[in-house]
Amino acid sequence: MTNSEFTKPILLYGSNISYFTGKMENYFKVKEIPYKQMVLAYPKFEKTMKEKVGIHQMPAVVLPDGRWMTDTTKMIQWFEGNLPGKKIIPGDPIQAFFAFLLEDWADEWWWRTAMHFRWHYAEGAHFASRHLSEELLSSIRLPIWMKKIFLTRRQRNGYTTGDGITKENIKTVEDNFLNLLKNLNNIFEKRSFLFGNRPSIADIGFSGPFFRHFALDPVPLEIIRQKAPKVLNWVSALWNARLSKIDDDFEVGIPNDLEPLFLEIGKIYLPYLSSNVDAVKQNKTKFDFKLGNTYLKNARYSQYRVWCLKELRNHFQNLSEKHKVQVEILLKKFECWEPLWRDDNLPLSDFQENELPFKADRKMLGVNE
Ligand SMILES: N[C@@H](CCC(=O)N[C@@H](CS)C(=O)NCC(=O)O)C(=O)O
Repeated sequence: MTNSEFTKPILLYGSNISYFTGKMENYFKVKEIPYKQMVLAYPKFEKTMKEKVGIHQMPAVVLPDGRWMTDTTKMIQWFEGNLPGKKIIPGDPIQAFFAFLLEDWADEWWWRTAMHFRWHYAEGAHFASRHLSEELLSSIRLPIWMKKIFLTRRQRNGYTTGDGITKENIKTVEDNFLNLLKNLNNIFEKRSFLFGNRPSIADIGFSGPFFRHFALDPVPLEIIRQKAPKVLNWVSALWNARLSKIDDDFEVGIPNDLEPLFLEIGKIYLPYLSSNVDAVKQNKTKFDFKLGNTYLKNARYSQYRVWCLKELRNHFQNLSEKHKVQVEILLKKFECWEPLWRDDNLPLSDFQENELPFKADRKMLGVNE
């Protein structure tokens, strides 16, 4: 397939304040893939998604030949594999491995924090629930105030208080965000993107939490303005970047200032994925996770995130022997090695997600499945 086959734009169905729709848009912009963002109101969107790809989630991409796709991670890998031109997946297999690790962390860990800042604070909840009522629920004949209450409850029960956040741990969730900002600001003081002056899949991953959430919702936006203004530069630099016009290459190796991010992944994220594996094995739909200052009470289990862990392992297994040795050394240095392999026999369902990006088996979190 060539870029010229996309003379007819790709359709991107999703809300324009959605985390993963924003991630996909950043990818299309950076790669200059023509697309048209569209909204299909509920309940039609949910019904159509289930028919076309098996589950309902945002965004959906419809190719010019009529095929429907889902899951940003696998869709991006599909486009990278099928289109010519410069890639956002680094050519150096070691960098590519660590860029995929950052993408996964951005997709799966920062979701809860993004939902917290949007839905916990009345200011964010008013803005987002009004927007979504008008954008997605336009064909439902109920007053706006009722739709707003419905949406706010749904999102809190599904993704904030319903996914491990309590009065007692709000501060640690927010401190974790401040720490991320500090680390990112430090990086973007020195260069435009995570691996150099050229965007990678890791930047696209982080556009999920930042583009339509942290840099849009009133409470986190003000925090970023005050504490990490360079992060705002990065958000707009990514949105405006056009890979075909960028001659810079990635830096050589793994830049030192990414180390604090990988240490966080090793200390918190991978152990969290392992606790999720335990919960899925025991068929516990809710579980507690406590590690250092991080504490989640009744976090929602995720069959999808078991597969995410498997994908990370596959990225490692697919390396050459020489690169495996080098990646292992780095993973040990970042305290990621042991938790990456902690669990034997991942509790995946038969053929789970094998048909992505054209058919999905599980939602990220099993809300209203
Ligand atoms: N892994 C999926 C996650 C997509 C996802 O969870 N999208 C959210 C909106 S940003 C969603 O549709 N959630 C479904 C729901 O709330 O029921 C991807 O990368 O596309």
